[in-house]
Amino acid sequence: MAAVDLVIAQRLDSGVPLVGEVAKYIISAGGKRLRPVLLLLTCGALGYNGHQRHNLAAVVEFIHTATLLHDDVVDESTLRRGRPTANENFGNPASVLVGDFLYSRAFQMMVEAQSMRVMQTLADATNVIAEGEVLQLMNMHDASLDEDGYLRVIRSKTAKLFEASARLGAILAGSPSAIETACADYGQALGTAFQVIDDVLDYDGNAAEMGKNLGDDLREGKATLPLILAMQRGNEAQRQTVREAIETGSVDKITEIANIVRVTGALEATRNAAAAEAQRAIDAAMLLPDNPHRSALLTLASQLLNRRT
Ligand code: GRG
Repeated sequence: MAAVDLVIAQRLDSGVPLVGEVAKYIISAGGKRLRPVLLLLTCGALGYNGHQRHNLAAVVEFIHTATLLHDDVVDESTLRRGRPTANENFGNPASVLVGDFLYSRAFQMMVEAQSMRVMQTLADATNVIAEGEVLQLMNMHDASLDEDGYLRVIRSKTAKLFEASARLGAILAGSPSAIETACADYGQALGTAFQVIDDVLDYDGNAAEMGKNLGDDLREGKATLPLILAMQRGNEAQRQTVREAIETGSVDKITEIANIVRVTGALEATRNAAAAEAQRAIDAAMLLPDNPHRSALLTLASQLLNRRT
């Protein structure tokens, strides 16, 4: 991970001062670097030790960071990683454009791997992520969104980059297609569980710990799994309260809604859905060779459910 951080620092170079300023502002803010971890662990589990693993780990972090810069503009978010978002600090235009810089720098770097499979994986993943965000936009304020519709969005906007990161490890290692598929399945399931917990934390988290504002999902009229399950399980009055909040994007009743999500058992059911995805990740990882890197992948899947940030 130190080697990855070095590549990240080196490849942020630009002759345009604002690029470095905004990019460093977000990159040095202490993200978890989960996607690079995933890529390095799959490489390790499959026996690849070449230097491209550090380059591609930096690539997935750059793509992730580009999506955060764009997402915070789209969502009008003001707080990320415990401090003002880049859009809050530097304005929307600088955030969008530096996101574009990081995204295109990632493409310059991935070419260096000289592998069409690597290029294909990352080109497909970024396209699906963007599509997922558009789908989410279309679903805003739609209280009739069901579990399948929700899953479709989160598999695209979040799980796809996890899936690509794990798949890249197998591609770099030259693994057989069954192993590559197991890695991709692991990444997809882990990424899905990760986003489901992210959505739980919006109703059950601690803003100081999370480093972002709670209730943001409701403000945007996002029908996430806790709300979908609360509407299924609640009585007519509870259902009406949640439905109205999604349709209007009002956070006036956020405390009442957080309570409905809890008392209907929707929060627990959502955590159970995340646990099922984490188990799917574990089952997929069991197809990899038994070694300390695989153990770390298994631990990551089981610990993810306890995430608070
Ligand atoms: C630039 C390819 C491209 C697309 C733009 C806006 C957009 C399209 C995509 C946004 C996708 C997105 C932000 C999904 C949410 C994923 C998520 C839960 C991010 C938070 O990840 P963490 O917790 O962040 O790993 P840290 O801060 O730890 O790095």
